[in-house]
Amino acid sequence: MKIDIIVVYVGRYERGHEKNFVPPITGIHLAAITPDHHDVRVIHQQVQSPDFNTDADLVALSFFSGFAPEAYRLALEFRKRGKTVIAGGPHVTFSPKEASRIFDSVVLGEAESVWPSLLSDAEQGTLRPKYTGQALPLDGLPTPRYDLLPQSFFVPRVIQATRGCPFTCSFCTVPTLNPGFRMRPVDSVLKDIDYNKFRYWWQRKVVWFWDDNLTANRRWIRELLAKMVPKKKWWLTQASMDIAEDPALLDLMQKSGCIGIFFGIESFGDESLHFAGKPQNRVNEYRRKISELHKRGMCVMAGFISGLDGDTPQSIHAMAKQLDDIGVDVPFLSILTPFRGTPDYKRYQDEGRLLPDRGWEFYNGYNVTFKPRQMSPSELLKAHRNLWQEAFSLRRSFRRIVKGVFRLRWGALMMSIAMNGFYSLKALRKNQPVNFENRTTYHEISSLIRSEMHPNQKEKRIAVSLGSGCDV
Ligand code: B12
Ligand code: SF4
Repeated sequence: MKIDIIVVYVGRYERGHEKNFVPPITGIHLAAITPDHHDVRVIHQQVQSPDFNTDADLVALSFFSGFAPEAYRLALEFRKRGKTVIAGGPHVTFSPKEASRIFDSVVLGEAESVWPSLLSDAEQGTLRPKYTGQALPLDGLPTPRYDLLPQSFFVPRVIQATRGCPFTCSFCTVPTLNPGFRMRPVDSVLKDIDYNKFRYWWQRKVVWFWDDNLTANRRWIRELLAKMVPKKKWWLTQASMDIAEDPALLDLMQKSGCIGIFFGIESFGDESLHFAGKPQNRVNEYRRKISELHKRGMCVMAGFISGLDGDTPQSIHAMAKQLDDIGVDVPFLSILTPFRGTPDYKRYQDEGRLLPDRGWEFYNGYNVTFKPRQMSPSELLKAHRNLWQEAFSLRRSFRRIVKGVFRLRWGALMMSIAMNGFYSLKALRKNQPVNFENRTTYHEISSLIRSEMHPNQKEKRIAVSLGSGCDV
């Protein structure tokens, strides 16, 4: 069978984005677990256009919630042309009823346990409308099909070494999407690290772990890092701040070539951290913990969320300075988004705070989809855009880079320059995130599935909150 796997994408900036930096791993992973007798192609919409007149027998779409309207648009086009179209991923997993209206078949959860049988059913014309994957141990997962990536990706070696996370933040789907904390055997991860057929030296040098919390199991991570030392790679990942209390681990991270760690810091407000379900983050410890990484030359990237229940426009504005004061090298700034499958979605639905006029395209981390507690939706949007503009002003980005010259190792400094450079160039050109309120592209599709979006929301309470100061 000929299979097109399409990893759906919609740009989040008004005037384009550097889409060639790092690829998603999902498509090339699905291709790797596809039985050999199938002929598989992977299309990354961020750099390639899907071909509606493809000769594929099966089209498989993967997407996040914010890309759902685009995925539905593509699916309807393919189905018009008689193609069998299936889908999976985080949005489909938590919206099976809605997705089933659009696709021939949907896969909920992890694909490994059902993918071969789904493909064989499709071959035999007995495709079922729904497959539910089990979260299996990660032994035996193959190396992603890096050979199917377009050459243009700057850092093509993306690896998933573990699944899951021991924490339970209220805005995150990971604990339900990838239950437990599972690790691949170290030697299997090393095979991905040893893949060497990339064209340029930096593509062979850099390893980007797309994990949620790579360091959660200390025994396992020590074994992996010890074996990475002789490979002389530069690597990056996401981890929780507790690593800063483990100097032996930090030393090993440095020795094995760690150039960057992403922390979900999220907020400087105790009340907001409480609402985010992040008691493990302590505001008065941020600076000290970050400095532990700086002592070892690692770049600290950190995520911050605007719109948590303790936030006000003033507290959001203050973050631009606060994140510089604690020493963050590269900030990632998003707006709280209550995704289905999270405790936040349930709470906001129960409290009647999900905005009924926001299609899934708004669920991209840069738009407002709910009624914040201490401001109106438009005040939150404005506060976030102002924060974004201020945090990536030339002055602040330049200062972060200069500080990096004194505290970061070479690869880490390159990362800081590249990322601060990207974002500050955008800020300079006023290339802000897309505000979907001004776009009608997906309105038709959104209205098609509107009744499925928040079916149990307490409509009456929305009416009350809209009547009391909310301006939508
Ligand atoms: C790596 C990652 C990123 C990377 C790469 C993004 C990318 N395009 O892949 C970066 C850092 C860029 C990123 C950004 C964002 N991300 Co992200 N990211 C992840 C992360 C940590 C891992 C995803 C991954 O690669 N897993 C490994 C692959 C192999 O697994 P997988 O994708 O889950 O696929 C498996 C199954 O889902 C299923 N499957 C998936 N697709 C399909 C398709 C078919 C046909 C089938 C059969 C099966 C199937 O089978 C696969 C194998 O089991 C997940 C968390 C998680 N654990 O899933 C969050 C996650 C996907 N991200 C999320 C979010 C919200 C974002 C942002 C919006 C954050 C923000 N505020 O800015 C942005 C959006 C980016 C954009 N361009 O718009 C959410 C999505 C929630 C949702 N319902 O949409 C997640 C789930 C985390 C969370 N907070 O809950 N992200
Ligand atoms: S620490 Fe990160 S991955 Fe883990 S639950 Fe919280 S947000 Fe999700």
